Amino acid sequence: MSLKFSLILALCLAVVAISNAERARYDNYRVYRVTASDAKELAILKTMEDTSDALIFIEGVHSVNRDIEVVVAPHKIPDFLKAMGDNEIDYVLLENNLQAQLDDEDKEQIKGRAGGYDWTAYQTLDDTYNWLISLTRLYPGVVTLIEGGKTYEKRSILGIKISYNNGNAQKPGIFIEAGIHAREWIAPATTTYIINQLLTSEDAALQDLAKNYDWYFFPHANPDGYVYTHTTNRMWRKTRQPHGICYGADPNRNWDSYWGTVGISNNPCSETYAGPKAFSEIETKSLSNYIKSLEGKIQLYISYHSYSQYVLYPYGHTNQLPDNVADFQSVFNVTVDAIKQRYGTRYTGGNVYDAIYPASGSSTDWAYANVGTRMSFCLELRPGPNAFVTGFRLPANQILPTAEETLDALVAMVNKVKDLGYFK
Ligand code: 0X9
Ligand code: ZN
Repeated sequence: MSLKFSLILALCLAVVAISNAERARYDNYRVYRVTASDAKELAILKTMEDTSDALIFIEGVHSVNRDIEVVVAPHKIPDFLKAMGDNEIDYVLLENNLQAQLDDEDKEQIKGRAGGYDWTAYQTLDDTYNWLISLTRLYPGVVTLIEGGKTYEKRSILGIKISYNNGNAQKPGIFIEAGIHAREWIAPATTTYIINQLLTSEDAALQDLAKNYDWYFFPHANPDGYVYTHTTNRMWRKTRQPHGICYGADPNRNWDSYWGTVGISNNPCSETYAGPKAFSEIETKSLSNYIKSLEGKIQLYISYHSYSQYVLYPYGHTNQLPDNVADFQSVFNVTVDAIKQRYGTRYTGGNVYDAIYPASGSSTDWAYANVGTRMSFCLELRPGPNAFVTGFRLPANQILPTAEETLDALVAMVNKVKDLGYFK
């Protein structure tokens, strides 16, 4: 072996070693489900969430008598169990070794560079961006590329507009945003499937849908986070801007809509950290500026997340209902029915505050209150509730069925919003 070749080989091996070493591992981390039966127990869990990095409350600590999932680092297990016992907080062990779950590579596949773009596996950010760019070449005059903003790590927040020139200059606008939470991979995958169907389907109803609206799609509202879930930590949720000793703010708590009031944390290490101020994250700041530039043009806004199978509408900051709640409820009803048709998938939901938990500063609440968008929804896609931490790792063979039923739901939503007279 030549010296040059051995050096290159050694370098390659070193790079592999570094990238493996840098990937977060959860060997012997346990996953528990706990329930606070009163305000005192809830306060104890909240304090634990805010003070210990060795306890990861997967979706935050929200309300009494609800399942709360927590990942416990191995060295913390005895203290954690003692604290549960001392305070009589009920708990169940869900998983003994989280890493073993994460290692189960067969379930969740990532597309290699060689393969074409499809929905049999999850795609990287670069592959999706290249695919979006390719659409502008395949559909000139129909698909335009939009840079909705920048990220902390200087990536673009790329989106596309689909607008068929059918002589109708002013068409109603529909805005779809996904991937604001990095680890919720099914949301961007579903969004790109919807884009593809609107452009290629032979189905007359879908073609009408494509042609009669101006569509704005942002499959990755949090690109830095998404890349981080591929390179370093599959369970990452937030942005990547440093805040003190920790990284990232929850981009779905960072919008300027009752920012920082309820359902948030002020601790930069928490999964629901709202950031130091509204729009502290360049991602939400710049994407909201872009949305603001469309003020009056967007009648329907949808944010795709996972998981738990919910259809949600405003508000998150209060249990007061929006003035057009009756319309929200009728769109909700047709959406849930449409999702059930194809594969029997059951969704529930309602207004965020009552249906799941208080949460202020979300994109859907902001769009509802700030840019004249009277119909604004958040969908939590598959799997259903109680899937615990691996719920974010929906097996790749469920991308297509999830995307199909979500498109069925979208058709029903748009038609209902139209019947209700919101598209002017
Ligand atoms: O907590 C969240 O931000 C969402 N749930 S998730 O598990 N995907 O993190 C729910 C947000 C719903 N709230 C609004 N859209 N207002
Ligand atoms: Zn989410």
